[in-house]
Amino acid sequence: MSAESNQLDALLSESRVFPPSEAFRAQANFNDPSVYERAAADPEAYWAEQAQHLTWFEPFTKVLEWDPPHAKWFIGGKLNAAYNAVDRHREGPRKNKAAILWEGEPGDSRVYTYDMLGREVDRAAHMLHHLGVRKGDRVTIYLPMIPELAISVLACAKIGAIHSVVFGGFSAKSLRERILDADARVLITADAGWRRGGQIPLKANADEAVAGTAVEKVLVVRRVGEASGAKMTPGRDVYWDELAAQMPKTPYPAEPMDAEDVLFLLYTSGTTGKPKGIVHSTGGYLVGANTSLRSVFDLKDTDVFFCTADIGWVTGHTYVVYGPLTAGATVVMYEGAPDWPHRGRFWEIVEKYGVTIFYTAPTSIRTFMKWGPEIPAQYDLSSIRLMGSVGEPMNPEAWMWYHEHIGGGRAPIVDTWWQTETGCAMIAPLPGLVAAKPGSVTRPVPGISAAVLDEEGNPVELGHGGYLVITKPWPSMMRTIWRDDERFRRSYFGKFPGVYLAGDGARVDEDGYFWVLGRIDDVINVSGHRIGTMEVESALVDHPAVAEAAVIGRSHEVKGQAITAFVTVKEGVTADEALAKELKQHVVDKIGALARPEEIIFTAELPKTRSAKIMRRLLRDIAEGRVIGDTTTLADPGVIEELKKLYKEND
Ligand code: 6R9
Repeated sequence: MSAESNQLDALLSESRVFPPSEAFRAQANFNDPSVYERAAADPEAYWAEQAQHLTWFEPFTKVLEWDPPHAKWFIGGKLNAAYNAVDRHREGPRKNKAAILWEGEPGDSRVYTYDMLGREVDRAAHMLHHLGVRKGDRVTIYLPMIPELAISVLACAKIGAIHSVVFGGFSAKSLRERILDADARVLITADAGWRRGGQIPLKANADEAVAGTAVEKVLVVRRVGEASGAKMTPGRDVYWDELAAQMPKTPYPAEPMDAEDVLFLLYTSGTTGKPKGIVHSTGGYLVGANTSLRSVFDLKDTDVFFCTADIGWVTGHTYVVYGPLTAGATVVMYEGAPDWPHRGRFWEIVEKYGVTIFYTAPTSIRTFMKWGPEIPAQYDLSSIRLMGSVGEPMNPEAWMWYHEHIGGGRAPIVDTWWQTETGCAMIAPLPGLVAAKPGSVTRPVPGISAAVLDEEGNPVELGHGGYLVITKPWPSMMRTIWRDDERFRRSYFGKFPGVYLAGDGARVDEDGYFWVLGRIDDVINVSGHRIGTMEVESALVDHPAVAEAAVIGRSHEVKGQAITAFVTVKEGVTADEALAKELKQHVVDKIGALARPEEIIFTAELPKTRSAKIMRRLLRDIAEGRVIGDTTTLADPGVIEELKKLYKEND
């Protein structure tokens, strides 16, 4: 607990307050403070009002049915997500407005107006239909950040198929696991992807992943071309451009979906080795995403919105695709790394497209800090009027740097707390109404009831840490875990009946501001990406040399947390540098590069309680070089001294 409390003390002594400027307040979409009280007094009425910003084919007749842990929102309503994100804008003055400004890593770029995007989505919907995809079928999408990724997502939505996007950084094995769980029949991928000038072998991974699954067809986007060396399996694989050329140029009719029909699955890490397929609904999710853009991000028709997240994560789903597009925004989408071919790439993009709203993660901000303020200073960032942060707790230093060097000391910052499970930002300032405090996510957005509870389920005293929970249902909440409702019930509603347990620790200060402390479960947050300790542990013990493994997240200056693996090897195995390297690569092969352990520490034994539970907190203390506290529950206290020594040697 000591590191967390130290960090918290530092945060709570943070007394700087940044109220919105009068100019910002005056122009903000949400600038009447009574919205908070109104929404709290009658959340259903508030959400029903927000739902009017979408186009419904048939209106809903009831706002909410709440049978904990199951919520149904906008009952009886029919709508289509792709129609709301694209087609309805084609019918009005936004028809020729830029929907997506896409920047490729090698320097190529493309612009899609809403009308152009609509035609591409229609063609892709025809292709999916041609490949046998029907309403309710699952389509797995494994693509780089190219326009076809957004187009594929929207084409699934148009048909009423359920998309499951798998981040391109995941390995063939992770992809396979997700394809199997979703029982997908079609996979959309690319020949390869560009990353820092090199290639990510997406097609080769896909070939390995689909063998023996229900996938019958693989639709392949040509991104790299010949040089990718991608091999096509006749009868199963078809190139996107070749099939597209054969499709009718007619609109594909938008499937009227029930508000509660599933829009997508998105896999995320939990406390067991098996990732959870988070299920989101069509109506509630879209209302949440759309509202969030207008409220937290103060979106106007003149804005150019740049969210740096990959669509493979929930942030990309909500803030690259569904939120900004349903709100009719111009979205910037970037394919590559922030430092390719140079460290000013993001700022070059901001300048080129006149980005007005910029949304990124603390880990990126800390990286930019390391690279130095002279890099962004070379670009004209004066178009930026609002900035956001998401993914991990933002330290006040990073906040101040962001404020000064990117926001010109002028643009408000919205630090947004939310999760794959919550669908959109839950605790975040409305920038025209709420003063920011660096390091705090401020207060729940209107219509959301959050609290911090103790072990017994009572609200903690001010300033004390506890479990971050959401006490009332909200439209964009996850509906269940794909094919595992029991796990949904247990993981999120098992501790406090009827109350959603986020899995984060938090405190509330005297102004009612929330300060998020980080995960309280066995989930590590590396550069804003969630990784389960169990997933990494199972990958390690899968290696023939490993007897046992315990994985923890230790604090890391740039990544927030880094993965440290403590490993015991089997009899007769030499635990050396070469093996450590091999094990790291083994984890990359099994899960993906994002799960690569920062360090592997070989030890003769792991510290365990007498009931044989690995003492992770103790391992974290060791990895972070803290003094060891009470170890009397340890089966063999001698193990610690041994471990501490080893860790130092390894450092
Ligand atoms: C959107 C997203 C969710 C976890 C969450 C928490 C951490 C996200 C945060 C934050 C502090 C913020 N988290 N935003 N912690 N301040 N503003 O990141 O979803 O990938 O599911 O991760 O990320 O620990 O529980 P996801």
